Amino acid sequence: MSSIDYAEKIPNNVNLQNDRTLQRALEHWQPRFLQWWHEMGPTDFESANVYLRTAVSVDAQGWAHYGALKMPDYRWGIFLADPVTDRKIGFGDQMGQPVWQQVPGEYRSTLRRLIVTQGDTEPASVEQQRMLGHTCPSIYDLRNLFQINVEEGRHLWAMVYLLHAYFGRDGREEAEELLARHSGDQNKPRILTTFNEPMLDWLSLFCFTYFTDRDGKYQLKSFAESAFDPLSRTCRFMLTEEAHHMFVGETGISRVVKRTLEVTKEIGTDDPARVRAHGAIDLPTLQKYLNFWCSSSLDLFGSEISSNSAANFASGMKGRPDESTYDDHVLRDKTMKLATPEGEQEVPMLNALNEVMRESYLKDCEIGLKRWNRMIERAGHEFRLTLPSSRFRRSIGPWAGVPVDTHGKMIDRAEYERRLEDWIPSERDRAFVASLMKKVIEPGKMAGWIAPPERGINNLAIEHEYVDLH
Ligand code: BYC
Ligand code: FE
Ligand code: FE
Repeated sequence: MSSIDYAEKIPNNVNLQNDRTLQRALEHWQPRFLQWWHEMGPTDFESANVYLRTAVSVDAQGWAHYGALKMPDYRWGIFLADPVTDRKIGFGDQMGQPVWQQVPGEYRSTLRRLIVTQGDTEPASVEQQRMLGHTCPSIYDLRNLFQINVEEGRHLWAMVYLLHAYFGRDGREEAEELLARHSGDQNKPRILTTFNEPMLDWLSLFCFTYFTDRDGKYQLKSFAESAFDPLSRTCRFMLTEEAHHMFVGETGISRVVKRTLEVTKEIGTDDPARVRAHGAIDLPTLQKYLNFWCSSSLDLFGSEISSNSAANFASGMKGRPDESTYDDHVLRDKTMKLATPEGEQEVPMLNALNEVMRESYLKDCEIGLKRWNRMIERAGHEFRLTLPSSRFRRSIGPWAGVPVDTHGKMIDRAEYERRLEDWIPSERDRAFVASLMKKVIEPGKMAGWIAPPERGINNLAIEHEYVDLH
């Protein structure tokens, strides 16, 4: 097991002290990162003591330390999962050959681009979420938001380490750019569209952590298979932290559903206007938020038919999540049938891998919906939450810009535009949700639109003062 040296300026388990050049480059980047955090991280909470977990080793049994600290003092560090002895490439045309400890010249620019794209999402999400602290529904939730924020900051460190250690000057330049682009910026936006969407309320945060962090899970799992071993090891450890982000999304939405069902029972009707009047989020509105963030996140897998995906797989750069569960790891003579607006197309499987990933992602997304629908069913209601069709409201791939309803049926463009308000949050819906967003900071108290969690963090009580605002 590799341990992490906390005496170092940058906690790490990659022997940074033995590579002075790399260490100096990262120490040069560190104050820029901290300045970025100060300017673009959570607003106004720098002096609060937050009960946070910090990664202290990559040991499955006890990798995290919990304690109260100020966010700017968080020990962002570089942790790679332990190497697998004699690891071999598990897929693609070079299957069975030893994995790469350095970047092969011919894959350098593609690999750099993939790492930059991954890295770009991490600070982007912190920027998107920076205002949410002011409207937290409880300090339990406030703490979870900040936990996610510091860990996304660490995920940026993870990618910057790879850029600095393996991509020379280009890598260092890219690391600077990662702090220069900003979510929603007119001139220098973040790379992927979802990460430029404004996030002004906690219902969006829960949907984002449910759907978008889950894209993170799938992308990281596909990189965990990579022939570029440092990338694989970095992503394997990031996945450990990622689980909590999705937990926040899934339990957040569960608690919204629970509270709505309580209010519905109290007032004896599920009429959305009445539910809203009693300060809860009616289920049709929740459905619209699910439609919005799910459809946006589906674009993050790239086009259904993609020569990039074929090249990335064949070369060994990017596998499928859980690659070992498939039979064929080369895919040179397989095809897949894909539905496009022009009809069914049969494409080489290698070119359809974004879609393969998207399908396994959607299966994973279904799990939460089953749980929420069980709650709704038990409360005696007919209403069911669903995932939108993967053709709905797409901006990438053959369905991009095609007017399709949430069931995937092509419709008239005028009808689509008219009905879009029924499918994704309208201005009025957003204004209503915004009206509920009032800061609640008394320990153990919850805003009226959300039920308390089932338990606290790390065996502490729900009433624990997770954020001390003094
Ligand atoms: N928006 O062949 P195509 C996370 C571009 S989330 C804008 O269709 P490809 C996190 C694409 O770049 C995980 N542009 O797709 C979550 C390409 O441009 P070029 C993030 C897009 O390349 C929450 C062109 O369209 N990680 O960690 O097979 C909080 C054609 O590309 C989009 C990654 O994404 C889009 N949605 O796959 C915090 C992994 N989609 O090259 C963190 C790294 C595509 O023609 N990225 N384009 O100029 C990748 O693996 C791939 O770049 C993608 C796209 C999966 C994104
Ligand atoms: Fe992340
Ligand atoms: Fe995350």
